[in-house]
Amino acid sequence: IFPYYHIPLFPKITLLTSVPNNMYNKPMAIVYLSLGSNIGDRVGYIQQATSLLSSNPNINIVATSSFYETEPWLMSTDNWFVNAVVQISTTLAPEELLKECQRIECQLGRPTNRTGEYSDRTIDIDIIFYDNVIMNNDILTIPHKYFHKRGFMLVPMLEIAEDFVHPFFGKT
Ligand code: PH2
Ligand code: MG
Ligand code: MG
Repeated sequence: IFPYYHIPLFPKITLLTSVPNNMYNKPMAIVYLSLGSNIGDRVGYIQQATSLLSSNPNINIVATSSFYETEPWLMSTDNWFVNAVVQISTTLAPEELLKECQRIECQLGRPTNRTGEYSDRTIDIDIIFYDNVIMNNDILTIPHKYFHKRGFMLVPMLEIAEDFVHPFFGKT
């Protein structure tokens, strides 16, 4: 099943004409993204990533956390990170959103590294939550695999989503 699909099967004609802006377009999902940078102008990269996201007509920025300077987590590098979490609303499906994030990473000069090892990066954009979707395939795991273990994701997200309940662990 695709739980992010919420289109009524038999919408009433009368309703259709009275609903502004055609609600029978694609549904909007609420998504939390983690942004991280540990080389160059770290704050600048996170700001640029946010503004590139918002320049996509299918993405709206709802809230942005503070920026946090964080120690590299399970990564052997001397370069500390700047991390933030943004809440967006989007009509993009999870896979489309992932592609857009990767496009922006590429545009901001992140080399495509498929060794599996963490490496220094101008920008990393990860999907933490996509509505209450739980999925796990070759390209995408939602909720983010390590969200609950990573202070650099938990703390900024707490700032903008106090009451959020983890769809998997059921904790706020
Ligand atoms: N990202 C990683 C691995 N380690 N540590 C911090 N502090 N911030 C990150 O964004 C980060 C990390 C892999 O994506
Ligand atoms: Mg990451
Ligand atoms: Mg990533």
